Amino acid sequence: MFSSKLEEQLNHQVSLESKASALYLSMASWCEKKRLNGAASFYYAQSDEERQHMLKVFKYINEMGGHAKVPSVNPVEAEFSSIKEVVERSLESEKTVTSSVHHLCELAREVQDFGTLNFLQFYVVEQREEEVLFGNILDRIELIGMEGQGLYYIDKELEALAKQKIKTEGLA
Ligand code: OFO
Repeated sequence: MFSSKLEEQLNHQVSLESKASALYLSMASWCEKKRLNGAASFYYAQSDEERQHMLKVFKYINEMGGHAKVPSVNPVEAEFSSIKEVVERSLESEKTVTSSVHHLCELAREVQDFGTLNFLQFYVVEQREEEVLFGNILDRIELIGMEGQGLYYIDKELEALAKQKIKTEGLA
């Protein structure tokens, strides 16, 4: 029997993944407007990946006999002061998603739904990787700096990360 509490929290997870996808899309647009094309590619890929995460939970809810609900679209920030702020906000968003995933795991354990607990392991691993990824990008920004050619090199680093992500995640 699929717990209704778990179904509700999984639907909440759908809304968080969807919000992350929208936020990264908005960041891609901001980067593109600033002519940071490498960073824009990275955030477009990141947005696609979050949509895939959203769909995976969405389909799982229905597969389990629950009802997956399409989250309402709330506006996301469109303006940022710098690429550093964009990355800081990304890390913040990932941390919010991570706490929700951990809360879901606790709930699945509480109701003894070990299948869902197993399903959630993908998200546990994914969130750890994404927090490390954004933490590393922030370290690179600190190291390279944003003055002079710094921004150019940061953009190149993000372009390389985008190519890697598109390849490993099978994104278009
Ligand atoms: Fe969905 O992986 Fe981040 O948020």
